[in-house]
Amino acid sequence: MKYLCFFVMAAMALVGCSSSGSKSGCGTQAAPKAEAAKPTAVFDADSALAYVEAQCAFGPRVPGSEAHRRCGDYLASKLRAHGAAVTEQRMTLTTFDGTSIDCRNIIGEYNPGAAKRLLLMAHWDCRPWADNDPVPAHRRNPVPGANDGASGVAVLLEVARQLSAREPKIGVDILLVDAEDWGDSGAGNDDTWALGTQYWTANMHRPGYRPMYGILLDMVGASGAVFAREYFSTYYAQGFVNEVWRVAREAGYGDFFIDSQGGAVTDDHIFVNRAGIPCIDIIDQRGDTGTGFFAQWHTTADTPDIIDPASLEAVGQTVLNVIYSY
Ligand code: AHN
Ligand code: ZN
Repeated sequence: MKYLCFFVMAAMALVGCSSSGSKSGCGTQAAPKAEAAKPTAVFDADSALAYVEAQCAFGPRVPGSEAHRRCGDYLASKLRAHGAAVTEQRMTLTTFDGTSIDCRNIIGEYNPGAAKRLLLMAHWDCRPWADNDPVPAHRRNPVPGANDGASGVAVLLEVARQLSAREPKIGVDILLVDAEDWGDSGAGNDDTWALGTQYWTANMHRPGYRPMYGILLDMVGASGAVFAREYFSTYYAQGFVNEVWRVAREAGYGDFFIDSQGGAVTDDHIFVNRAGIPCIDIIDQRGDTGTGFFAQWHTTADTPDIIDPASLEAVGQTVLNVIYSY
């Protein structure tokens, strides 16, 4: 297409057509511009990796901690710096173990006037206990959350940076949810997880908010990440799952976005789907670790050294291509 446009313009130059002030004759002035090859936003994986490291440098972002408060301020300021209209939704939540925690969901809106919208989500909190750590003494310590938390947020901060450089046709809302990970691992009860998302679905930042789809990113940065089609995502939004996996494959990320059915994961997207917004979960599921997730999941070893920028890129570039496909 690029070459065709060049040819047309060169031909116009040859026949002596001047675009200035000519309303007829030499074609319509707007045509070459409208047909220009779409530039694609290029996801910068090193920038995303730096956003993982910046979050982890605060320490574990456990709700109620100083690290959590400071990182929340950082995330809101980053979204503002990248041109989003930012809302901070503050709430006090009660966890399954009776702890009262001060939390906030952080929302960054792009193109607020657009009716067609996409919702992009990740949780930014850290689990208070590394209860899957192989060393018993570590299990009372919090999870550093480089992959479980920071990776999805980091991808969305880099997406935000790209959105600020080129306004999308559709509206995009980045929702960073709190208190996903203070759940009861022994209960088999979904409702103890994703407390920030549950608060948001009951109190949306805009009444009647209805994006076309949601995309949740969770544990998207580990080396060797593989994204199978998560069960609830397929159940609620099969067509969109297929679309996202096709976009990923066409961009060359078929080794990450594998063409297989994954398990059912309790995660933020469940509550978004229950609220009537079809929402998929891009989540790294493993069959060979014993937990279903990456090897350092809910351990004190979930630190930035396990993050591979190639995994962040596969997810971030796919999300950008989906956004700019509309
Ligand atoms: C359960 O462990 C039940 N679900 C995983 C949800 C999760 C935890 N995502 C991140 N941390
Ligand atoms: Zn977790």
